[in-house]
Amino acid sequence: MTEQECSVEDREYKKIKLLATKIRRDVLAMLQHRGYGHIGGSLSLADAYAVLYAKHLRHRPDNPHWEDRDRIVLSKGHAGPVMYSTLAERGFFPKEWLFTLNDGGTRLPSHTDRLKTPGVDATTGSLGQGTSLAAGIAYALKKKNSSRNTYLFVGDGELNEGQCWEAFEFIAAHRLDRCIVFIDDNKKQLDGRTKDILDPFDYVDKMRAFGFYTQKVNGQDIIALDEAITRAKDQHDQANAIVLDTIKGAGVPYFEETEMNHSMKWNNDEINKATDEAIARFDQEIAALAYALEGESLPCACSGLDDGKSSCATQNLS
Ligand SMILES: Cc1ncc(C[n+]2csc(CCOP(=O)(O)OP(=O)(O)O)c2C)c(N)n1
Ligand SMILES: [Mg+2]
Repeated sequence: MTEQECSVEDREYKKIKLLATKIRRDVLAMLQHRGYGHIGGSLSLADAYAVLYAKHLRHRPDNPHWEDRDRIVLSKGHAGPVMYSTLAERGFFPKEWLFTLNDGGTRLPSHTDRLKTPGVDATTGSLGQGTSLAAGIAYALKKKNSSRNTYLFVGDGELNEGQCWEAFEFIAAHRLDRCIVFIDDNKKQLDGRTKDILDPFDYVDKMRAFGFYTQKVNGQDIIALDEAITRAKDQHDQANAIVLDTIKGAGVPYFEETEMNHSMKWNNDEINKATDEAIARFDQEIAALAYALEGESLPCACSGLDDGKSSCATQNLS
């Protein structure tokens, strides 16, 4: 495709796709290196993370505590690998750190920790607690008349924790419109299918009943994700919820098809072969996307994805 044939929108989506592919590749590489870890719920969020960091989230890798940043809370803190891969790709820290996951003394613990990792705003892992943290952060920002957004990611299994619903009541009642709650509805939790463990009924109905402006999107569709986040950012009457219809293990057939894919061990030929093949495929896709984007003229957005060092404040002022 020539420069003329590729619209600005196409290029933007290619850049997001490139980031999502790099995130998936890095998640696989770091978990295979570690030998075990939370694969399913990390892969289900790769696309949402790519859309946020490539386009919507205001952040500065060179200044992680920048007061004017948007906040992000990964309440399902066991999905640390998706956060770490994204942060490394954006240039918050060297990619070599990814291969220290869960080592003694690492900056990248299994579950996210704000005191250890640049770019992590909340310490999470005890399911449910991140929802209250996000509620407090969003409330404090509103009190300060800040126009910054707080993005919260919560798992479908995590919603078994009553604390989530208490926090949602607070977020909705205070009309924290700049709080955007993502429910990662990947239909599974640690030990089975969410529906079989405690049927949640319909998340959209529930969140609407709680008072949220609620959308539901295919959480693996970057265009749908982008449009939903844009709509959420543009409406200021209510708090926002986006239900992500996702697949646990998304993007790698072997992990999608493995029923118990919450946390896996790389201890046999089958899983290592599937991982090697997926990494090789992702590397090809990354090369093809990078080639299609060659000659990129939007400096900040592009360099942030390609060299991992950019301070992308200028690109994230929306
Ligand atoms: C309070 C608490 N109870 C139990 C756990 C153990 N645990 C870790 S992940 C998990 C399942 C989470 O399922 P879900 O929220 O659906 O996550 P995802 O499918 O996105 O990985 C459980 C029970 C925990 N971390 N915290
Ligand atoms: Mg789940």
